[in-house]
Amino acid sequence: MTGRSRQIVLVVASFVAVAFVSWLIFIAFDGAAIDKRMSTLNPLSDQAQSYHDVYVLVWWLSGAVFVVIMAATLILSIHYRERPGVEPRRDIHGNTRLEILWTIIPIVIVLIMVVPTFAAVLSVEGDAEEGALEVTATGHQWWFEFTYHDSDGNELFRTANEMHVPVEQAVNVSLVSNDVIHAFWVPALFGKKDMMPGHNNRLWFKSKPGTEGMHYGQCVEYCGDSHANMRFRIFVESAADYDAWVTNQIAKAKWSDDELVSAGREVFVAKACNSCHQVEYSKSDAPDWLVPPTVAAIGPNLSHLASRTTIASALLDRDESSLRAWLKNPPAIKPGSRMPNLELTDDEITKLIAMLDSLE
Ligand code: HEC
Ligand SMILES: [Cu+2]
Repeated sequence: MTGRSRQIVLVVASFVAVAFVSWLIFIAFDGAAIDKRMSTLNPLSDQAQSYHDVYVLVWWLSGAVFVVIMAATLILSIHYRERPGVEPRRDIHGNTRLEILWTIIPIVIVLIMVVPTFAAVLSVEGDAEEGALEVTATGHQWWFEFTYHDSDGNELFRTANEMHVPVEQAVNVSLVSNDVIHAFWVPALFGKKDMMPGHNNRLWFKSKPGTEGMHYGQCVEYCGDSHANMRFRIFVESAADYDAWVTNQIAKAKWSDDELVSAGREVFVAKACNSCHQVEYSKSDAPDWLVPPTVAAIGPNLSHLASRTTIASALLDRDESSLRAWLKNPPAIKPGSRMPNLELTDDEITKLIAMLDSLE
């Protein structure tokens, strides 16, 4: 092989290697997300899609710039390398045409990125579609509260850590905080936006057809000890499933005369669980001692706890063993938990779990 053809082979090989590695990185980003439900590369709403389109455009543009610059660097450094017996080339000073060219090219590249970026931001930040579902998401250290409203803005019900929305329906989410700054992020559907104390942020999204399923959410603004444990879930459902869920959430808490459940209700009051948690029994079912006149919403509303799949901001599955571990010592499971260790006996916990499990 002559020196010249060896150079060409080297340049082509480097070029292919760079392109191959870039391609691998792209595939890795897209494919290696352990769970696609936590990936922004799997956009399931129109809003997430428009951000994703900008991302992909910028990725390919910067990829092209990277490859061109790397290739030019390689080719030029090989071509103009120092060789015995060859006089170094004379330096060139000033070339107006070249300078105009390398000013115009970056301007064009920036414009290609700026126009779709602004278009995406304007469409996503604009007003929600008519008839959007109204939900308020409140950040608490360290859990999410969801308050659903009717079309006149009246409160319908409150739930925690699990949000349900009908598929292909615009959802308008008001973001507020009860204490410090939190942030709302559902990689597949929307994100990210801060939840500020004393300030109402807003976002809206509309899931694409066929996106029924469970998607992960996460607090993404450091908010103290259990920030990393502050998660939530969104269930995108068919209209019928969603309506059934709403009907159940609006209903009063289910009253059961089961002996263990009744014993659980007594422990619930004796241990002052109801000073932090609301269980909205209907007045005619519940004796006055069970329903204090005013309840501070310090902890999640438990009226329909048994309709949720998780507890403690989606940290644990809602099953017997997690409920037991949680009631035994909440801060041991979730550092800093605002629910203290109430020194409950195993017997009290058994009664409480029976009561909590009855709250469908
Ligand atoms: C001082 C207020 C306070 C008291 C008293 C209290 N809790 Fe809690 N509880 C909380 C808070 C706050 C959370 C949310 C913790 C988190 O996820 O970070 C919570 C979470 C829970 C959860 C998980 C709910 C969910 O949807 O994630 C259950 C179940 C629960 N408490 C039951 C009880 C029971 C039963 C008692 C009485 C023995 C009790 N709590 C007493 C504040 C309290
Ligand atoms: Cu946080």
